[in-house]
Amino acid sequence: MAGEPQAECLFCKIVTGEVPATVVRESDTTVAFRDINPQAPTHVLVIPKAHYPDAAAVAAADPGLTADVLREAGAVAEEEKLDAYRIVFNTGSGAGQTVFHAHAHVLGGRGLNWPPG
Ligand code: D5M
Repeated sequence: MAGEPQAECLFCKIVTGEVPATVVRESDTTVAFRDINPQAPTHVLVIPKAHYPDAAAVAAADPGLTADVLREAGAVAEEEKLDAYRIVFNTGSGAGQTVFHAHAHVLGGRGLNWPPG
């Protein structure tokens, strides 16, 4: 069923604590933790605790949860004192998505080029 935990999902295991992560924030509906392979001085992932494969699926099923993820991304940026930052949702393997549990990348602490690669 939509939103239910998936046994083989890495990020569902981070939600339960089965896989360790450096958690920087947690809310009733979200977890934010440091990316294991950081691409910027600040690189934090914000995920919904519920399992959805990508950001659009979260938005379709639960718009309020989408807002929770974005609010938490903003809170991470504030805590990390980022005056400029980027929120990225890679969607589909062709766009670089490797973990199919929705996640927002919060990147900052260096200059960020546009367009992205
Ligand atoms: O982003 C998936 C991201 O997840 C990628 O930047 C690495 C990160 N990752 C993978 N495993 C872990 C663990 N165990 N802890 C923290 N971060 C992790 P995507 O947009 O799907 O490529």
